[in-house]
Amino acid sequence: MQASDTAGHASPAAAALVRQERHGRVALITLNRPAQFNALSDALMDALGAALLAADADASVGAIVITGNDKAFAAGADIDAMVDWGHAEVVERAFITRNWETIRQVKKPVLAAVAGFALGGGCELALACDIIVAAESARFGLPEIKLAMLPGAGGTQRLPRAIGKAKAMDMALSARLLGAEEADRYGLVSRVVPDAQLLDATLALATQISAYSTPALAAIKESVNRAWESSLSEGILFERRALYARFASHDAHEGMRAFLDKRAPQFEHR
Ligand code: CO8
Repeated sequence: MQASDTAGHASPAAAALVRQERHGRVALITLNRPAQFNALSDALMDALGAALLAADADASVGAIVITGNDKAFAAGADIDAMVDWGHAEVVERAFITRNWETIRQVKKPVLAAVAGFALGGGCELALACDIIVAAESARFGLPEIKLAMLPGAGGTQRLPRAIGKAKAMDMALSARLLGAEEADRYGLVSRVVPDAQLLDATLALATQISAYSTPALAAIKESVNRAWESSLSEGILFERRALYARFASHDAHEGMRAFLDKRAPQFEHR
């Protein structure tokens, strides 16, 4: 199935840049510019954003997986497109702001399944996901400095929050690449698996997650993200409100009742 089937406003040309499949309650989105190492053109990011919003709005989807191919998750912004842009042009087209901010609107868990290169914007795209599963071949880096650019799709902000200032500065200022094991050690990724198991392992994890209560997952995602963006006391307050709201839900009562009855819960995602 191509993105045009469900992606709403994606144009047919843009839709080919992402492929979409369903695996039960999991929406799988595959970045599809293999000849350019999945360089993230505006058209690709528009298609990705449309696919993400469509999956987020689909009540039969519980979790979303974004992946690339075995050589590259994505090799960053499309250098070919950017080379001739001037300041006025990037402002006018709201470069990055227009389509990358879409990712932040997604309430459902988004997992990145990363093999090969995740460079520049590709690393930043993975960082914008909620869970990163890395194949042993994965290579993460912010090589923008080699272009006299900067990691401008959240890299200078999310990477230090993820792995700390020392490692983030090292990566962004020297263009050093991290292998999967090192990325795991620093807390950049959630899990490392053999390449041959990447998609199956990520889909299995996403399937497990997608069976849980969708609004409870959204509350956890929102609360953890709040921890990045606020003081501890503000975050605790936010978390407490989110917890209290669970008592207004069907699923929390069903989950607790099922535990006491020693049976599997029947979540209705409400
Ligand atoms: N943009 C455009 N084309 C690319 C990109 C890219 N980022 N990466 C690879 N390609 C193209 C190459 O131009 C080449 O095309 P062609 O076959 O027509 O010559 C093809 O993909 C294959 O690439 P290579 O021949 O270079 O293959 P190698 O195996 O030798 O190397 C690498 C693979 C290591 C991935 C190498 O291509 C590379 O270093 N790519 C660029 C990585 C990079 O600098 N990324 C950062 C880009 S800047 C950025 O991301 C800014 C972030 C902030 C904005 C984010 C918005 C999206």
